[in-house]
Amino acid sequence: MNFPVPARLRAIALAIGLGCTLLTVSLLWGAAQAADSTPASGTSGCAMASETKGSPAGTPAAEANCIEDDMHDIYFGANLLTVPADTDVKVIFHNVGAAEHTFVISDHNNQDVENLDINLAVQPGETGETTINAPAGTYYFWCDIPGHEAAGMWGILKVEENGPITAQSVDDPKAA
Ligand SMILES: [Cu+2]
Repeated sequence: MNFPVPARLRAIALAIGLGCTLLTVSLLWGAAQAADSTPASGTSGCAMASETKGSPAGTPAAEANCIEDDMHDIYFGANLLTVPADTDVKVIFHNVGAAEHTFVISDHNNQDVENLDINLAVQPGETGETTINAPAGTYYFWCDIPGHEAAGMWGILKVEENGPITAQSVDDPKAA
């Protein structure tokens, strides 16, 4: 006597077999992903907007003397930066806008502090960096592309003795 296996049973067996294969593959895939997974952000260790680097005591973060900021159309992602005085701090700008932007710290609006003579231009979609090393004081920075400063593309850099390294977005950097 021949007992033919109903088509439905064969389909179920096939589905179970396929399911096991998929499960195995997905488990292996998951393990592989977990093995090389890295945090999506903050890997640079630089201070970014809404994030403060440095110990609670206010000493600079020795392992990451850097700040990351974004240039938008038409404002700086972080418009209030603080760095320690007389210390090299790398500042990295990502231009995420559609227009060219600049990061300028000149004698413009800076009457009582040293002219740092910084002028970094960053093309759309690109990243640029410069290094700040300044005596203590409050500095004005801005984008010198015509019209951008008037549209609000400026900020304040506070250089403080043994100060922290921070990048913040605030309503009024001059009042901070
Ligand atoms: Cu600009």
